[in-house]
Amino acid sequence: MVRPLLAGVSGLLAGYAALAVAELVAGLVRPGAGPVTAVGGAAIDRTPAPVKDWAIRNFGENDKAVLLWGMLAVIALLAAGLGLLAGRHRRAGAAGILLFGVVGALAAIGRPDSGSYADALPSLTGAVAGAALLYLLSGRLPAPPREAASDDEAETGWDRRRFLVAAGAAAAASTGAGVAGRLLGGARAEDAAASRAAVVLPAPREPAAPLPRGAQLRIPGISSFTTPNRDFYRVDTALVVPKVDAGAWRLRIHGEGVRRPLSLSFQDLLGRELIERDITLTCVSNEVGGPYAGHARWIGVRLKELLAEAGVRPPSRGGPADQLVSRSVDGMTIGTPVEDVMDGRDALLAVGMNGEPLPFDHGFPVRMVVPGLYGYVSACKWIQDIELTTFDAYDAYWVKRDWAAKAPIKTQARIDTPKPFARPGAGTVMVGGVAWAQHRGIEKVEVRVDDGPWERADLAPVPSTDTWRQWSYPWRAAPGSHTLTVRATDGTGTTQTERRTRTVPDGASGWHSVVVSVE
Ligand SMILES: Nc1nc2c(c(=O)[nH]1)N[C@H]1C(S)=C(S)[C@@H](COP(=O)(O)O)O[C@H]1N2
Ligand SMILES: [Mo]
Repeated sequence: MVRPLLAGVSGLLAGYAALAVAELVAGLVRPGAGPVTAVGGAAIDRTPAPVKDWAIRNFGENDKAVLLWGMLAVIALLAAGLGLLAGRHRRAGAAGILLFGVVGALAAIGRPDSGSYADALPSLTGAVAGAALLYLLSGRLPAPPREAASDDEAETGWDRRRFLVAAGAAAAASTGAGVAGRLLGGARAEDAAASRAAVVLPAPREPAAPLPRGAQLRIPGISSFTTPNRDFYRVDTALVVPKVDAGAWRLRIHGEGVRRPLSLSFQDLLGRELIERDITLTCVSNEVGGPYAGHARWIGVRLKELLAEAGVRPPSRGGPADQLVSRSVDGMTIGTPVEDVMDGRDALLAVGMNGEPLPFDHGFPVRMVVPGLYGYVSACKWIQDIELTTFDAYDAYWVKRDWAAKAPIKTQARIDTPKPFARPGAGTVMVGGVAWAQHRGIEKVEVRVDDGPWERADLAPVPSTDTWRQWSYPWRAAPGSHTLTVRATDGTGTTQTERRTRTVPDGASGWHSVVVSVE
């Protein structure tokens, strides 16, 4: 009994040592090159669209934490298994760890943000350390039962002390290595944090006007018109949020039809004419009634101006490139129609969000924001490269994964209050929420109670067509169970379709409804 148990523990210790040494080396090489981050990132990239959608639905913004803990659990099981194997075949167990090291190394050098083969080092050195430890520990296990049966324990020569000393020393050294790796990686993050703390956003040449009076309805439970940064939804593939040092950051603009390629520093951007705009962002993975929309006041540079300076012409004026591909420091690629970013809408390279530099989670130092397009086709965070090309020549990250190449935001209306299954008292109940059809604007919102007629909701004022719009409807609620349904009509006069579709490939459609029981 004792031997398999100790063999399993040896495996766990070896796995722990492998990860810890890998963490240390990753701290030296590149924090993102650690095996867990690399394999997790590779797994995210290979997740089929329906599974990704399911994960977002069920785990929401905790999807990455769930993936990490799941991976650690799997690694622990595999490590314990290899420990048991090593209890029978020392070499095979150790070889198993080396094999996983190779998997980690391949994942690391295959990452889009991997710059060199050095990214294989964390996994490889970690695996060598783990394999050596497993080999050593499995040589110090008590003898197998068939031998122990004939002799007594003392004569089998199991030196409990020797095993415990080796195991304890390995655990302590691993912890030290892991902590040191974290500190090394953390030092880089501190440079980035210091560079963010040092940013002073210049006053925009065109500040946004104050929100119109009444843009924010005073109805309990309705979304805040402006979403505070800390509450802003976050959707991205980054297992570890990129921490970019603004001082070292550059943006390149190049590609087809670019007559004067540009390379800009963060200071270059801050030195240009900045404008401030209210723009509501929406994720294509947002279900009808879902939470993945948020509103912020952005400060940034007009993208059109930079492109014009680079000599880019939109297709309608004879330009050869119809797709603008933005690349982030973590290798994300996002494709946006060149026509859209040059048609006069406020497509921005944003540096500020609600009056402060972009939070790291939302793309510091610079991200794109384009009114009217879902985030995955416009809102590249941690951007570092803009390439002009064509939709024929290149498929961006999500397009390779079954999502549409072009995705204007669909008109949606959401009931924020009452919540589903609420139990309001009979009498006047304030129904309220938000509706959005960015860049087309919201012209009308209607509410229907059960199968009754559509009734017009009151619309709050908005700063522009690029934001969501709050609405309210005073409902004379009678006791019983009722279904409230809402639908919106955009600025072109088109009412959103009733037809429910899934989020893949270009965004969910359909009317939002909630069931409440009036007491
Ligand atoms: N680098 C990078 N940028 C990205 C993404 C990403 O995964 N990586 N996700 C996009 C998607 S799908 C959306 S909806 C928006 C979300 O922006 P937010 O997290 O600031 O709300 O960012 C976009 N920009
Ligand atoms: Mo998204």
